[in-house]
Amino acid sequence: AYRTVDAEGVRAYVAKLPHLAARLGGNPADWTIREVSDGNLNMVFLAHGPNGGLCLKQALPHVRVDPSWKMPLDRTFFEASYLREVFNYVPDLTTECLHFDPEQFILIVESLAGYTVLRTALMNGTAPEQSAAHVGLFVARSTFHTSLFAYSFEKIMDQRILFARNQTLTRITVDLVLTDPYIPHPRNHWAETELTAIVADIRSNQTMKTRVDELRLKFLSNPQALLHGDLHTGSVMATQSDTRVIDGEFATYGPIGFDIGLFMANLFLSLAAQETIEKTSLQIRMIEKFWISFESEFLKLWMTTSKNPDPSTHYYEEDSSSKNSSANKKKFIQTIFQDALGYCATEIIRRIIGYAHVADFSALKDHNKIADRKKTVLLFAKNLLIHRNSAKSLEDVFEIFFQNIIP
Ligand code: SR1
Ligand code: MG
Repeated sequence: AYRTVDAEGVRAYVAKLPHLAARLGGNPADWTIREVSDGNLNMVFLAHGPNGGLCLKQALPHVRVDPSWKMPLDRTFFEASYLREVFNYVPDLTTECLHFDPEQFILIVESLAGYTVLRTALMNGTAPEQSAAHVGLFVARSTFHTSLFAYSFEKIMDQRILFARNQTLTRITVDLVLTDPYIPHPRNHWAETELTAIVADIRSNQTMKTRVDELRLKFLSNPQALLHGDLHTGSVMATQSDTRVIDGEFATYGPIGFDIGLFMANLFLSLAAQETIEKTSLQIRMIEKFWISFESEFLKLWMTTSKNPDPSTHYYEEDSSSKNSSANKKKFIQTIFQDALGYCATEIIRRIIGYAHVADFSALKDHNKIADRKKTVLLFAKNLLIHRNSAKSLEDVFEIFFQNIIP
């Protein structure tokens, strides 16, 4: 029967699994086990021995940070399933699923000792710029290879069926990201009263409501590819040269722009939380690198992936007699871009006035400055949501951001 493990439970659990115990090496009694739970949902432990380290994650029957919020345990199953699928395409950009226990809802991957959570690195000013390009590659490869561009509809539909069961966490996204911030809801909160008028304005704006309805509907009804589903800067670990995407428990089929928008949003939030904001800021360069890397890798895969013999997997194929096919590919990428801008806006809004905020702003100690920066990013998100369909490039997006800076 399911039991929640503690550090000693982790020691006993791993000791019984010879292939994993061998990865740690030495004597179980000498392993170092640390609880490092950081996210909102699960328990996480790091185990280290003389040969190496492991990371063990266990689902709790409730939200970790709110035991009164009950929750089924199956999220670890979906994270394991996501890892098993995408590891085929991004082995150097994530971690391998080494073990999944469907009774204890325990997932074990290699430990990323020496890596820093990207959000923390951004707050410290030590974030490797290149990590954004790596995340762009991750999104391009993981989405392309789980879409109809790579495989027959039979295989893709089987995957959709599997991940369509991840309904508890999809419900969290639909509610926390795409619904609650736009209505009065007890889970919403913000400490800065200066934001209240903007929130009221957002909630009463019919165009905003329609835009959010469109994005929610698209999230649920456009299963383009397998998404990570929670790709914020806390779901990325990096060294100066290497980047790993973790925490895929929100995996679901949806529009590719969703993962892109979430990552961009968290870079904009980091930008807004800097002491000084300039057009040359690290976060601006990272957003550019991220998008360019995604776009070029996705197009490259589209152009070079060996053709599946099933013609139903061929979309907008290059035809030397026509210039239209590459125009169609560009149009498709532009739609992903505009979707991404929409989800970027909703992610920013929910991180400022919804249930789960981000730590980035705590680096700014002054209350007025925090309030001004949150206002800036909230107004940016509002305008982005309204104007996303006329934004042609990141330049247009940066212009909207800088127009909303409060001097
Ligand atoms: C109750 S879960 C709240 C948030 O934490 C996760 O990391 C997701 O971002 C979710 O929306
Ligand atoms: Mg997480």
